[in-house]
Amino acid sequence: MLSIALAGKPNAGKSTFYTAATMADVDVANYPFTTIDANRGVSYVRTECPCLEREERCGNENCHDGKRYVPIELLDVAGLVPGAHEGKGLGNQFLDELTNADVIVNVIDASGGTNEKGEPVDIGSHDPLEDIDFIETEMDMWLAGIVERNWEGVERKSRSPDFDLDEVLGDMMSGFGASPTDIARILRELEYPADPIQWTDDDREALATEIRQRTKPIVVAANKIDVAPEENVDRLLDLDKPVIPTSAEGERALRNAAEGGLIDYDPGDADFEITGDVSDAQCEALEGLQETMARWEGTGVQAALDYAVYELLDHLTAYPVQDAAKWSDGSGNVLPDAFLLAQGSTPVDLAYAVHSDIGDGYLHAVDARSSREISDSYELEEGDVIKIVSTAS
Ligand SMILES: Nc1nc2c(ncn2[C@@H]2O[C@H](COP(=O)(O)OP(=O)(O)O)[C@@H](O)[C@H]2O)c(=O)[nH]1
Ligand SMILES: [Mg+2]
Repeated sequence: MLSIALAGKPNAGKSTFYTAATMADVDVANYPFTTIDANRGVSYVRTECPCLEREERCGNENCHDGKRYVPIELLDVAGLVPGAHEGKGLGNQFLDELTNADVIVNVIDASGGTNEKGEPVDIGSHDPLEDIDFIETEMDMWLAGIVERNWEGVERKSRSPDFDLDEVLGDMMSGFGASPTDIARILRELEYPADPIQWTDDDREALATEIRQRTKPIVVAANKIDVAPEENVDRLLDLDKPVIPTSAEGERALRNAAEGGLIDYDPGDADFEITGDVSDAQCEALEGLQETMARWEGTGVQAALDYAVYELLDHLTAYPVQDAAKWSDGSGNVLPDAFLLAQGSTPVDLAYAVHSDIGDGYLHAVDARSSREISDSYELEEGDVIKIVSTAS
C-alpha cells in the first residue's frame, strides 16, 4: 500500500490530521500485511468511481454515491524540530520513520500560533513561511549524513579494478527507496567527480538533496485555516511549491458530526448539509466551518492526500474485474477492487498488483469499457476497468 507520512513541528496539527483522516472505521482484518499501530493507520484517497457511467452505483463499501475511496497508509510521525538531523528532539528516530514513506505531507501551522520549536504563541506572531523549508533541510542533512558515513566504503570499493561509481551510487540510492528511473535521472542531472576520493561535502549534500527530492516529494498542508489570518494563507499559496490550505480540526469535527448523524458529509466534499438535531452551539460551530470551507473549497484534508498521490506521485486508479460485461468479480460484486499504480503502468503491472500468481500467469487483458483486447504495453489511465486473463484466475 502507498504510504503517506505527516511531518512537521510539534503542535502543527499532525495528530489531529491523522485522527480525522483515519477516523472512518476501517476493517483492519482486510489489510493483513499492514501493521496497524497508534501512528500508522489506513486512510483513503478520493476519486470518481467508474460506476458513475453506469445506471446503478456499484455498491462497494468504499464507494459513496460515485465518490470512490481507495486505501492508503498514513503515518503520524512525531514532531520534528530544527536540528533534528543532529539528534535534537529525538530527531533521527523520526527521520528514520520518514524513509518508509512514499510521499510527505508537511503540516504547518498557518495561523502563526506556534513558534519555531512548536511552542504555542499568540496567533499571528510567528511567520509560517519559516516552517516550510526546515523539513526539507532536515531531511537533506540527515540523508547527507548517511551518504557521508557510507563514503569510506565507496572509496574502498574504488580501488577494485571493476569499480563502477554509478553502480555503487545506484545501490546506495535504492537503499533510500529510489527506483531505477529515479537513479538514472539523478545521475544524469548531477555533475560529480569520477573519483570518489575527490568528492567534497558539497557534492555529497547535492546528491542527498537530489535523492530526497526524487524519493520524498512534499506537499505542504497549511493547517488551521479556520483561525489563520487570511494573508498568511495567501502568502503560502503564492510560494512556488505545492500548498493545500487545511483545517484538520474542522475535518475531525465534520467526521464526528457525520458519524453522529448530524450532517451529511463525505470526506473531500466542499460543503455539507445539517440533517440532524443540533444544538445552537453546534449549529454556530458548523456554520463557522461552512464559511471556512466556502473560502477554501472544503477542509483540505482529503485534498492534501489526493494531491500527494495523484499529483506528486502521479498515480492512477485501475479497477480489475473478472466479468468484463458486468464489471464484477466472480460473485457479482461490481468494481470490487481499486489499485493505485504509477503513471505508465501496464495491464501486466496491474495483474501483478492483484496477485503475483495472476501476474505470472498473465495471458492478455481486456478493456471492460470497449470489450476489446488491449496490448500488454498499453499504458493504463485513471479509471480504467480491466479484465485480466491469466492462467491463475
Ligand atoms: N484551530 C485549529 N486548531 C487545530 C487544527 N489542527 C490542530 N489544531 C490544534 O492544534 C493543537 C496541536 O494539535 P496536534 O494535532 O496535537 O499537533 P501535533 O503535535 O502536530 O500532532 C491542538 O490543540 C489541536 O486541537 C486546526 O485545523 N485548526
Ligand atoms: Mg502529535
